[in-house]
Amino acid sequence: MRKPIIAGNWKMYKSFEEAADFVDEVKSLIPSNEQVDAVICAPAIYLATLVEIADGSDVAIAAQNMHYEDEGAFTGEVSAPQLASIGVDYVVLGHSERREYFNETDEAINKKVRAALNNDIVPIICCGETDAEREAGQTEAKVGGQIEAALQGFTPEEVQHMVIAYEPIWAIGTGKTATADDANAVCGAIRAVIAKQFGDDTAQAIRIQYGGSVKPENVEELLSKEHIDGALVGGASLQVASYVKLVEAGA
Ligand code: G2H
Repeated sequence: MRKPIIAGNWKMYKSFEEAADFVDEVKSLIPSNEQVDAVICAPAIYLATLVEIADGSDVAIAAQNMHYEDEGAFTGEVSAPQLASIGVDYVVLGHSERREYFNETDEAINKKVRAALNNDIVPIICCGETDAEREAGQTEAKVGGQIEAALQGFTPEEVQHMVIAYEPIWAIGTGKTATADDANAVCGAIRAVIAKQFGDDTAQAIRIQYGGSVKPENVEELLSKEHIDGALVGGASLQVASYVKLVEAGA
């Protein structure tokens, strides 16, 4: 049995005060992390404070990105050891917005996954196809290729503890959601790619989220599917009531 994982990806939203109040409020409202992992992916400058507010609660705090080097002359960047030093538990890697607007490559994402593991941070590795790729019937090839590249060089034991997020780009922030069956089929295909490379035990252990216009109204159906173990949620994670409903659906 894979424990569901619901992650709110705030992207570049919320003031410091809004972020702090949100975490303070949700920590008493969400179900126990024995049933579901509740994660908040916050802007980098708020992470240290949010980790402190969440301390001792069932909310885990995640970064939305990081650099793959431990340190160096990389102005404006944040490293895995720096995130680990303030107690960050997860990091989102390879989100389509980072691939598109910041030219993140599969190779860089692979290095970031290594840096995350070296620092005991769980990577949430994103993959997904564009509308054109989907129309051309290339979804599984695209997504499978991204996952193979991200996981290159890792052992089955390492891969088991990672999280994958399948986010069809055409469904992100558009209000369009993949049908639960379509999303499940792609998550199943990702699991098959992992089984082929790392074996069945690893493929059965790794958690795969769906992301792309997930909201309280559609989350239950998505989570009811065999290969969907959670959700990575943008817009609908920004309000406390909605975030709590999403986490409750995972419990
Ligand atoms: C996809 C998702 C969160 P939204 O980016 O990662 O955003 O739920 O707003 O489509």
